[in-house]
Amino acid sequence: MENNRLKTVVEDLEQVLLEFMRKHHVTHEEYRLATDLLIHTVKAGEESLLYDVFFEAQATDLGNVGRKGSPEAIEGPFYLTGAPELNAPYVMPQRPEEAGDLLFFKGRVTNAEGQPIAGVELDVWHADAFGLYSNIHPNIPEWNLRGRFHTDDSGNFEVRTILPPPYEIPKDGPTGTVLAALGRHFFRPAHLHVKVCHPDYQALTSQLYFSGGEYLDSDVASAVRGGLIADLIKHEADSEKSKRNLSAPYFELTYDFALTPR
Ligand code: MBD
Ligand code: FE
Repeated sequence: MENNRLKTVVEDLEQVLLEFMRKHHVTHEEYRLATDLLIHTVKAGEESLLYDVFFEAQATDLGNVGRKGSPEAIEGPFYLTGAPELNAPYVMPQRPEEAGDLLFFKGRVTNAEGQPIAGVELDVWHADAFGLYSNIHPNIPEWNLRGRFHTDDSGNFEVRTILPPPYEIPKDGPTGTVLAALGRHFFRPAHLHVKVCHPDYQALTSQLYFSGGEYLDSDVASAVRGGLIADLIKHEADSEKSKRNLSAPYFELTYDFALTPR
């Protein structure tokens, strides 16, 4: 960040907070509670979670103003670099009997003019059927449901995984304490996270929600946008419409990405 900008925004933030304290006659006890919240949040490892729930969607909205191509979405607190590179046909790393309904996530990556882009990397991460993320929550194999794969020569991609449920923010930590005090629920609608990268294009951080999903209208992180809701279609096992000949029902989520040149 440019030095002038840093001074400008930090001093403005200072003024806004001082004005806020005067407006509400903040007591010294309340001031201490605020510093304690920060300490507890860091101790619980929830500093990104707390900020992301309240503020990240605003930052992505501002970044999307005037943007060409697909909208950006919040990254959330659980992205990690270095997920395993998958080999085609792509299957997300998972346990032998990974719980959850079968999901095929597929689509196409193009430029703003709709021309397909080959060799685009998709870096996907999402919660398991219990709403937990590997490498974050305990007792899950490393890199479970985290993986990287590429679009083919026609810009298409498809990966097999499981359908995650709505995500519930931990209730027992500082973020949960704040949400409970505000009388809010703790849920985010079910979602897939994905970073879409190619050397000739601006990297895109997206997050896709499932059409018809619960909590789309009341995301605790206020991050759902129309352009991020993808079509979820259920196929019955061995039905006429099912071309995959699977013995269990399965879901397909389709979303096309448009990238912006660098
Ligand atoms: C998540 O999975 C998430 O995406 C956000 C924004 C906050 C908490 C958990
Ligand atoms: Fe998430």
